Amino acid sequence: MTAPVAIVMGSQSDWPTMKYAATVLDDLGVAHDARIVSAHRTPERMYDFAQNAADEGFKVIIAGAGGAAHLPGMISALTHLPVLGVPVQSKALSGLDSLLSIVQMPAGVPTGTLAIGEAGATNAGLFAASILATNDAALTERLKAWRAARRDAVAEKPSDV
Ligand code: RP5
Repeated sequence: MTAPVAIVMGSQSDWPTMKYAATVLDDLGVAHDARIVSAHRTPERMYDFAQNAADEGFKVIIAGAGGAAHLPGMISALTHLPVLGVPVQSKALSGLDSLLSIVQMPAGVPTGTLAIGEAGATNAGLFAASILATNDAALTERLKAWRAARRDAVAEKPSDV
């Protein structure tokens, strides 16, 4: 059976960021399939992936890229599946370039855009789980427990240690 979540990224160098999405999905018991799919370097692979993603059985796509980050938007143009874009922090412009490349999509080609870097990748994983949980009561309970654990871990007072 195909994993419900695809995690795609433009380069091996994106993996240290995108693995945060994989980690949170692991924590929530959501299967995922990570692949390198570059809009610029492997456009045919990107086209094949996006066109076949729904038929392969994916329900949500998380797409991360940095710099001229066209991958999430191009995938959105080729599939009706929800696409969550993660701007990877770039060396030259600290990820502002990635963010602006992903967020300003024209009306009609929706691409969810998360925060730059690790926080965005983590939240993309949580967002994907939330989407799947709308049709999965057991996952809903795991998601609620995950959030409750994060809430309970917040101390009431700051400490020096
Ligand atoms: C983008 O270019 C990738 O998503 C990556 O964030 C960035 C740099 O890629 P590498 O030169 O490290 O392969 O396409």
